[in-house]
Amino acid sequence: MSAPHRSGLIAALFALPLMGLPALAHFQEIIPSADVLPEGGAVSVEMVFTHPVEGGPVMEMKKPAKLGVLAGGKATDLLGRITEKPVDGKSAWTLAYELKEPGAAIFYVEPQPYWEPSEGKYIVHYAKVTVDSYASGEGWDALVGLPVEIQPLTRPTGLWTGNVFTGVVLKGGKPAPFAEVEVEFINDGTVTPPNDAFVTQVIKADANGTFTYAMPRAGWWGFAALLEGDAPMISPEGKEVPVEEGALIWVKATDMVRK
Ligand SMILES: [Cu+2]
Repeated sequence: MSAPHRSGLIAALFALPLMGLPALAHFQEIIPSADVLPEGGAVSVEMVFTHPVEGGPVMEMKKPAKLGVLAGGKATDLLGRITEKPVDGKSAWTLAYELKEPGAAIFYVEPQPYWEPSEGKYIVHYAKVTVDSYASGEGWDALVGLPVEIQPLTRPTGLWTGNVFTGVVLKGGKPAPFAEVEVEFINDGTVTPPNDAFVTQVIKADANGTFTYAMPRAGWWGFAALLEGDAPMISPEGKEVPVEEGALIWVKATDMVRK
């Protein structure tokens, strides 16, 4: 067997076990105890790196690189205030915070890069979620200024089930045309997707970086715009590997309930 054939065979052998695995979509969750606090006050924010529709497996989340809240035009560092709270034996984090003023509080997290050997890349999911204090409806369109970020065109709080959510994928503050956006919801186990195609919904932004999705069910929905980082990183084996930069936003859909 000639060398090129042999290397092709070796590549195929290495690819086989990967092809057998379902393509699980990773999502950095940042989920508050409520999307709207009608009277302000206490909110807890849970951070887990997982596969939301499948309910796991949970992945190790090291102490984040950055964590903060943007409210009233001011960003506050919250990294020193989080507590480790493992989920399924994997490291995850929780934050308790008090919202004293009316207006949107946008919580954001920059996790440490996660090495995914099955995909041969690092993953960094910049994730954010908005809590509307005193149901003010104000301030929700402020940008955190993350390297990749979804700019909501729909107010991300107080949404009904069935509403569409529209956002713009930004990279370096500029729209990212035709960016791929993966969509999942946090499944409490009551929904069984008929097959793998239903687990992650996939949409693409248009030429202006804008995407839209109608949420068919109550609960927390995550939108993950996936972009390739400009600079490679070095894998644990010392190889240059790509970095998946995700821009995530979480929004809650609430059912209309008859009085
Ligand atoms: Cu994973």
